[in-house]
Amino acid sequence: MGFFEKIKNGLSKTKSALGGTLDNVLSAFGVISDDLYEELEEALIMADIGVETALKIIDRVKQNVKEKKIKDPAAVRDELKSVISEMLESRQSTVNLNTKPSIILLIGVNGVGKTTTAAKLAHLYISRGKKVIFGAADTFRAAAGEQLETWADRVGADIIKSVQGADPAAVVFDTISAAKARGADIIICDTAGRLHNKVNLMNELKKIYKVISTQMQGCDIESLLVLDATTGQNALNQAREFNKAADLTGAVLTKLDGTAKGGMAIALMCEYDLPIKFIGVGEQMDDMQEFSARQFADALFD
Ligand SMILES: Nc1nc2c(ncn2[C@@H]2O[C@H](COP(=O)(O)OP(=O)(O)O)[C@@H](O)[C@H]2O)c(=O)[nH]1
Ligand SMILES: [Mg+2]
Repeated sequence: MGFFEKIKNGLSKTKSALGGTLDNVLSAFGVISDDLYEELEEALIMADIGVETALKIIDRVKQNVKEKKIKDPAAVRDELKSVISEMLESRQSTVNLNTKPSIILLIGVNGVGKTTTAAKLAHLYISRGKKVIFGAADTFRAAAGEQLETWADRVGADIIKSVQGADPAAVVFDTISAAKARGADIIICDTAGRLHNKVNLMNELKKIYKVISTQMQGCDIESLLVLDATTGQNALNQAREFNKAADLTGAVLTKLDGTAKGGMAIALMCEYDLPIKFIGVGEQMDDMQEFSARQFADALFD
């Protein structure tokens, strides 16, 4: 199965929840009216797209309908798709990992899929001929380092790990040194599921940033917040909190397979100013790709 098919499959629940409602609304109206727009707006909000974003989408659709002199409610569907696609595209941001070495730091709360994301990203870049080294900076649990080590063997990545309870910033430091010595292209650092309301954990993160900014001067840095799409509004709250405390370059949205809450991706991009850089659509190592706004909109509407 190609990746686009996987995205389509993954988004099928979101698509039937959102698309089904939109189609019902559109077929229930004989003419385009304010009531129609109100119901469309409600359908978007129900699909986890976010109130502010839903309002923006509807405003633009109204404008397009007016300019193009559209009369048929059914034709509004295409306008919705193109407005959403354009809004996502205008906020799309490319992945910057061009220097040797460059670094990906994965942060986020427990269970969102950070370690799996580390493995998938390693697999993605190794398949493109890059040399990848993991930094097992989740030193909170012994099992976390072991989980990453297992993945390192499977995907063919190097790994630097330490003992349980070790200073995560020190692990990051050691990983960067090893990457330079071994000529690695991409460093991927896994971290512990730090809670955004815990001051000490945020301080730990600051220490890691400090190590990265001094040891990786002039290098490309992707500091990515990993979010679980199935948690919808909760993930958006995490985005808001982490965005305040951490120096993020984007987000990874995991578990898009089998959730009806995929609309939160649109809220994330448009309301939280956090570009999605990668999406995960399954538990296997090849279930991750760079985010494409166009592809996402196509999978959602076609
Ligand atoms: N269905 C699905 N499961 C995922 C995805 N990404 C991660 N998982 C699962 O989510 C669980 C937690 O993942 P893990 O990487 O250990 O999360 P961490 O605590 O943030 O490191 C594991 O069972 C993973 O297999 C995904 O894209 N889709
Ligand atoms: Mg983990």
